Amino acid sequence: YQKLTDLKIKDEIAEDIWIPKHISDLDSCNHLMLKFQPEMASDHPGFHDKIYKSRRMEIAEIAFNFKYGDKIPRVEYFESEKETWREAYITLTSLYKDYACKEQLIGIKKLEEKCGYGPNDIPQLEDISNYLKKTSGFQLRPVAGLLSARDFLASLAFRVFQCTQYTRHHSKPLHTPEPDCIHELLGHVPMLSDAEFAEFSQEIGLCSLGASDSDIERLATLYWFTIEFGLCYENKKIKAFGAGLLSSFGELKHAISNIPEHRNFDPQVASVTPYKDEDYQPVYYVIDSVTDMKEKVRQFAKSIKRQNPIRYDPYTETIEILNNK
Ligand code: TIH
Ligand code: FE2
Repeated sequence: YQKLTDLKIKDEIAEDIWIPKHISDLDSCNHLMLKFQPEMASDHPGFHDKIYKSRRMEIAEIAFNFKYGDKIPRVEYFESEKETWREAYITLTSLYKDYACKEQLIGIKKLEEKCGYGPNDIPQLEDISNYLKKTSGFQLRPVAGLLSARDFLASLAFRVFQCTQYTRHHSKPLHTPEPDCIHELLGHVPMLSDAEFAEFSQEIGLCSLGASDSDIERLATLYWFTIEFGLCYENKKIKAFGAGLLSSFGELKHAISNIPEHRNFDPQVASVTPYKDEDYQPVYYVIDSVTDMKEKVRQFAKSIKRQNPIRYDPYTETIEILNNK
């Protein structure tokens, strides 16, 4: 696997970039970004909490050992972890009625009916993965923390969502700067169960394969302002569809209030807008609908150059490289 720093970039078309060709190649797409880990960040609420850190390591082992085709091992969550989940679940789902987009409301309802979602226990990744596979063709893989943008986006090309399995620190149930299972399961999973949103997510992933480092950065920023922090209009009201909002009680209210700036979604602009990854966003982009966002991003995707056109074959779960010289 080639490191990002080894890549040759010529005329903005990156050459000789290793890309995963089969879904099992995602076993190599596991480069972690360490900046938010409790070991690294002294302002992390778990920085001084030895029990929390060792629990994180224990759950991380599952992700480190995971290989394509494995069942995702179940975690027996501690009472304290379930308590964090319960608080987040009750607070967030009660806000969704007024603040979440319709896809989220439908998604959560079905997960409650068919996948054991509820305040009392943290659902298991293996069960959710099986459910999503039937619903929208997405599946989950366990991951130990925040991944590099290139690896994370590459997984989306195969309709694989890399999912953390640990919970946020119990002292801060309503916002965390790093992904955790509350963020994944309440923020991402309901939206990923929507067919069109799933298609949009995969398209961003496909666009990233073989892209130059600067294009990966643009795509990661676009991902940030849509899948993580996107807002949409629904009957002239602003609602949230971004997972970072749907999993954070504090930021959800902030995003919908008139404190931040709301801009109409334009991928050319959004993809180069600086963003904050440790605090609430000062700017959000608002889409008209998932269909409209998907069309706009398809146009934008034409500006991402790659050496050869590619196509995903869902039967073999393989990326085909077209006109390969
Ligand atoms: N801030 C989100 C939350 O508190 O649930 C988590 C993340 C969003 C984006 C990256 S991490
Ligand atoms: Fe996320």
